[in-house]
Amino acid sequence: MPPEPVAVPATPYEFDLDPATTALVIIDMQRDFLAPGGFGESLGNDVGMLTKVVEPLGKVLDAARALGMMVIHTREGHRPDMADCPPSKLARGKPKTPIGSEGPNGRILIRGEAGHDIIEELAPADGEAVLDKPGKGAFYATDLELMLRNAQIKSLVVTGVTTEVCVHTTIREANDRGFECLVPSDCVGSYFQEFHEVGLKMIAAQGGIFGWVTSSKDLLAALEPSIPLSSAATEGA
Ligand code: TIU
Repeated sequence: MPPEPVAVPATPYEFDLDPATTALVIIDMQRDFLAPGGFGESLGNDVGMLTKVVEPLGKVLDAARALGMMVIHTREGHRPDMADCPPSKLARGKPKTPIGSEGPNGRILIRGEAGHDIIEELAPADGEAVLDKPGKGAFYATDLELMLRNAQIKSLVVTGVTTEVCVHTTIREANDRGFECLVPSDCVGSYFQEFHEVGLKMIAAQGGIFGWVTSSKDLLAALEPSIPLSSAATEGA
């Protein structure tokens, strides 16, 4: 039996979540954004600001897997020859270590390098889609929409980093394509606390102009009764 739809307490109002038609989208939880010497740090950011996202997001990922939900991981980055990197992106911010230069985790924001990969704690499982994207939005120049439509997905739980950049851009893209987006506030993170907070407010304002905001606690409390007892996520819990 597929899990029943559940009601998740959220702002601006309850979100109806059907695990069969909802995908968990995890945006850019890569070393390039979370580890020293990567793209995030090259832009002048304190990468430690994002660490707190890992634990709650791991729990939501476990629940999504236990419920058999579609899980999609994204990675921002470029081909080794950087043919897909706009010159404007390369030049922006005049970084000392631009995209493509050598760092402690290999070439910055380049596919195939250790820094480009997803952190071990949230490593994709077999069968989960890993989507490489050259831009901030996960729909731009990718096959995400095609995959979601083929799987009859209608709603997205959007998580990852950073709240006001790739997460926001993806939610706006998804919203215009008719997908309903729910954002657990502690499963997204920013280098700027102020932008994180106001970014979340922007999503849910005006009756949910782009989507809904909840917490991992409320989301998990709604989902967990549907998780089969035999599931790995509940073993040893
Ligand atoms: N700089 C910043 O906040 N974010 C990005 O460049 N990419 C993502 O958000 N993934």
